[in-house]
Amino acid sequence: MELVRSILEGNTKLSKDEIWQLSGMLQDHYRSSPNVLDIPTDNVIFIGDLHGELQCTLAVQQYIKKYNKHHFVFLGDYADRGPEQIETFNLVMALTLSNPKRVIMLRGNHESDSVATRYGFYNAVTRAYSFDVFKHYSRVFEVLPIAVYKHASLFACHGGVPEDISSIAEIQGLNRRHPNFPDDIIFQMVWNDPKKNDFMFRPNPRSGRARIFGKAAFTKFMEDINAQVMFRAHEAFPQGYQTFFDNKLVSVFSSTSCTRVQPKIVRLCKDYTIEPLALI
Ligand SMILES: [Mn+2]
Repeated sequence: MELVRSILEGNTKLSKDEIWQLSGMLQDHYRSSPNVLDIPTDNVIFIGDLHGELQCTLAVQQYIKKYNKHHFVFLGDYADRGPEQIETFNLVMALTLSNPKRVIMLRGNHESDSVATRYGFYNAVTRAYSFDVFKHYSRVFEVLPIAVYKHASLFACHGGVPEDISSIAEIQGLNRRHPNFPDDIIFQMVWNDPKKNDFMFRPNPRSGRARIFGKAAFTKFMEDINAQVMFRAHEAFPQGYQTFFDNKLVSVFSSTSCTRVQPKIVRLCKDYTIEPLALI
């Protein structure tokens, strides 16, 4: 844990061996986890896409210290695009390992070999280190859980509602252990987007395998799994968050996306209301 502590104290220059060690600890932490993790409390703060913005991740670190009775759920998309992808990914792993009971690191659509190869992480890692080191991160992609759930309360994942699923047990039966997303349902859970219309599913211009889910699909899914409120990330809204479907779905984005977004994290409060917290 000396390595984890040094990262929390600002060490951003890790050796190959240290990345191997850190990613190995993270893999051990999650390798036997189910796809959907139970969360024991409603006192939760959700973090959206970080995309390699270390400044925002350091601000999250301060909130984890301040709200020391809260759980924190990172909703995925740690690297790709931003200026400090390796440092951001390492810091989120260190935050998870140093608070294993109350910090959870979920998998986003960018935690995939093929996406990371297209959007920058692969290039950043192989330029600074080597292909071997990229494979260390790739093995982390494979083990990250897909969602969190609290019975009769909340559900959260990176993208949102998938087609043809009506129970948590069905999601638990899927296999996430692959560097990409060969499973169509898991793919949809990290890629789908909501739209404020009353339909079930429509094609999604992001991908032939992704869908847009409407209010009908959202309402049915929430009734089927018995949840009141859903949190997701994946889309950049200028205020850093956006609510849908009578405030029962909250979308959060936690990086600036080149100044287009005022990054936020979102705290779940009493009666399923939310409090957005600013990162810069
Ligand atoms: Mn995304």
